[in-house]
Amino acid sequence: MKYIYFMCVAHIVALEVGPLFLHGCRRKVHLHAPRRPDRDRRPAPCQAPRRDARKLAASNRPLPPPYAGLPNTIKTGYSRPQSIDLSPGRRARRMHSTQQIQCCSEEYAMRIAVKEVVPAFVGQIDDFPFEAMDERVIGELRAAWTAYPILRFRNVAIGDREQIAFSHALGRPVLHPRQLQQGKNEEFPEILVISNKKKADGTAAGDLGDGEVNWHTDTWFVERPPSAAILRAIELPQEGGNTYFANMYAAYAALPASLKSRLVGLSIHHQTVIDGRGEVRLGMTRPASPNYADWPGVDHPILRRHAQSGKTGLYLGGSRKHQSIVGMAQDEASLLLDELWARATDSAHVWGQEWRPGDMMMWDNRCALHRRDPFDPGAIRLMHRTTVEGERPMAAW
Ligand SMILES: O=C(O)CCC(=O)C(=O)O
Ligand SMILES: [Fe+2]
Repeated sequence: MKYIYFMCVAHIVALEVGPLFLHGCRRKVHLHAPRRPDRDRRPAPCQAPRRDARKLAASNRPLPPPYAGLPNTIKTGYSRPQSIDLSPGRRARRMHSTQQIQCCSEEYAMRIAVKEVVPAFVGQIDDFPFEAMDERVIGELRAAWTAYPILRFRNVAIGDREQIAFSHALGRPVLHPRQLQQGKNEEFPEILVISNKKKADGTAAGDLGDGEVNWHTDTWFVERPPSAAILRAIELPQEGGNTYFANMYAAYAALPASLKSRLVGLSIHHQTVIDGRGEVRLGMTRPASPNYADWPGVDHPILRRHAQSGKTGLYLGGSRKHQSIVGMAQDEASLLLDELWARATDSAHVWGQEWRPGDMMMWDNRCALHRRDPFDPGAIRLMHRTTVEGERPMAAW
């Protein structure tokens, strides 16, 4: 049989599930794979996506994230949606200029189609086959997610059970303490309820209320912050409550060379005592020392190498107010952190999601920040979130 080689859309298909896929279709493949910093942690060929993750990751004990106020008017830099055809039958597709491989067969049909909304940042999948999530679909999903750290799913008609299964297919769930408090879902512990709804007794029936949510990446103050958050709209207000995403690859790429080299070797100390609302976190007591550089916390590199894409992004966590830089005097660190936060959230790198019924967003906490607009307290907004474990941030130097 004569093999025809052509360019394939998803270099990550080869990175993530290439061996699996290749095994399945038994065709010759040529790869020129990009850097694979996490090579050693990759699953063995043909290893199925993990399906044994019914138990919550009790060892990863995240603390409540900060949700303080920020100005809510953000002019975003990404505007015109652009379409890219990833449907079956196309010969060569370019998802990202530095991420290409050559692969495989003449007849391989992609099972999911991704429309490009923002190049190398936001993709959209309409009609994802939740009912038919086999290894190939999950492999394509991973590939799409690596190419587009923010994925919007449209026309989603699933319930909690299906959302949890979808989330499990990407990795073990992590439990946020708020899932034990106001964000608790009585039926499914994996679900974090994000809502301003109230119970009959007047107490909150969800987390985050109707207020603005400040820029952050989820649960940054633990050793292994989550990789994905998956947020599904159930009830939406007429207006407001938009969610914005800032591209940390782009923010890093736009830094002046002198600043890039200054950041090499630097880590932020993310204290775990005070959250972004200024409240003492669950189980913590405020230390006597006013110097929060000495407070308990975790250190994460500012320049983070993404475990799948191998690309460098800024990793700033959240709660700017109590941040410090390891080994740097606080005055100097404050100036540097202010500059980094301003550059990271520059509207040039920001895209906003205006929610529609049937929308579900999946974002990558390793290379994107997000924030949310407030909305009318008289309206109801109800979202269900699942969260997938991540890895310890890797330094990009
Ligand atoms: O409500 C939203 O749109 C986002 C809230 C948030 O920060 C999260 O779910 O992590
Ligand atoms: Fe968040």
